[in-house]
Amino acid sequence: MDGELKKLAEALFDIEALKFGNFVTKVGLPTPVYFDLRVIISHPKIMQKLSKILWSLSNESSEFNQICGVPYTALPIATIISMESNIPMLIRRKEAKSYGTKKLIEGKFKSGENCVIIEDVVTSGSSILETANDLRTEGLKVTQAFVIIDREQGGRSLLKSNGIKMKSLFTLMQLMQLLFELGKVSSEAVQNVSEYIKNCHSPIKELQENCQDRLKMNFSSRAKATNNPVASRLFQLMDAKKSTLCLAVDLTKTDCIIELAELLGPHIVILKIHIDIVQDFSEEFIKRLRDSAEKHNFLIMEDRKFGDIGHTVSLQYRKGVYKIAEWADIVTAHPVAGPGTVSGLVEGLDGISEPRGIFLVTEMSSRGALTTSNYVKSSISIAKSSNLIIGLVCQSNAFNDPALIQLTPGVKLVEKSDDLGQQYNSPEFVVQTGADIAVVGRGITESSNKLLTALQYKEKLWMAYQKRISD
Ligand code: 5BU
Repeated sequence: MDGELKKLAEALFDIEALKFGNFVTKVGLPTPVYFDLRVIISHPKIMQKLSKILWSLSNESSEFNQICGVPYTALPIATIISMESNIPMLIRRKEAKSYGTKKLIEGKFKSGENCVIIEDVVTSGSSILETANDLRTEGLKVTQAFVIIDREQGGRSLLKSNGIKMKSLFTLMQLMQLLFELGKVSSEAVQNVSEYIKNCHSPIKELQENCQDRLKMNFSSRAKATNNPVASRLFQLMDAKKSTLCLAVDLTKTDCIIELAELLGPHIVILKIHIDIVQDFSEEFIKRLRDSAEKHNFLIMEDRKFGDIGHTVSLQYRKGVYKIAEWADIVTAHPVAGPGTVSGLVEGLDGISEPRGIFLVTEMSSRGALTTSNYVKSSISIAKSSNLIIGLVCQSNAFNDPALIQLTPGVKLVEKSDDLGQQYNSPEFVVQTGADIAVVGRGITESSNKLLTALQYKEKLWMAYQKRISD
């Protein structure tokens, strides 16, 4: 069996049923591996072989009275198995016919018969579960499902808790291992997939289930969904300026920061700085920056990433040399210390009358970041705890609330990474995976024509947003 599986893995790779790179799943999650097993219908010999190996997962054919393939990819496979084993087949309609019999299940069967489900790729397990529910409604027994690839993202346990034992030919990692042994993929690809599985396990999947609304809404309707004035202004700015660009100005001289603010201010919605890298800080600089923000209509974000206990955070926000609370429209904070950090920021605003907002750093862009799915999940509940929080800094579509804004750093047109762990995605990719605002730093600040480059990012991001809301 092992040798056969290896040959099968190789054949599937060669016909490009497996692809590696940056893809987006149905629910808008990034994935480094994508399966398109539909291509097997163009390779009958492979399809036949695959069906035979898949059917060898059954202990004895007499244990099943019926076979049901989940449309579409698994249908021809189920058909071949049905022919070879001489066990009749059922087809589950996606919707009941509106005329005639209104049947959900096509084919002849008796109540109490045992039906096995055939599926190509399992992620959450929900497709198999829906099929099983319809079969069970008709009185059939469903206790097993045979699948080609288990993506190891919670499907097995979901099915188990619903009384279905899933048997797979390959788990995603086993498949990667075989392909690595065959010299088809690099050890880095294996590592990427392994990290992906760790980070994308079912908790994050559960969060994704209903994440379509936010992505489909336009900014002007979302402006009405929030009651934080900074968020509402941001939505309106994005709409009016047709820009979702946040410029990260990681420069150390105040004149250079102001120069960029003046040049690019009309085309951005946020100018983001790290005040602690500025070498010639003065109150005069803050005044010039605020004047520029007013003139060109953008918000100022201090990417301070507060992360201490509330009391300390409150002092860091309000006091010290920088007095951040007095001038930054928006700040960032890590939720690692719990909700006390947010309470500290609220306290730091005592006596400040201008509106303020916080972005919670939920998921970081750097390689090996410890912000895994459970952390993301807990951060989202903290985000909902205060009106001061206007959004999340994250890399994937992890929340549905249209009032919250997804800010995504790690965006560049060409490079995929820097030498110190930063990882980049394209503007189109980040918008597809949920970014409302994209943070671009060196992609613009190191360009020889900063204005032209900024306009390119702005245009690409805006087009991707329009595509997202209209698709
Ligand atoms: P870059 O030059 O486009 O790589 O700059 C990205 C900016 O976004 C930089 O200021 C970082 O501090 C910031 N950043 C990030 O890159 N990744 C993260 O996960 C978070 C912030 Br949070």
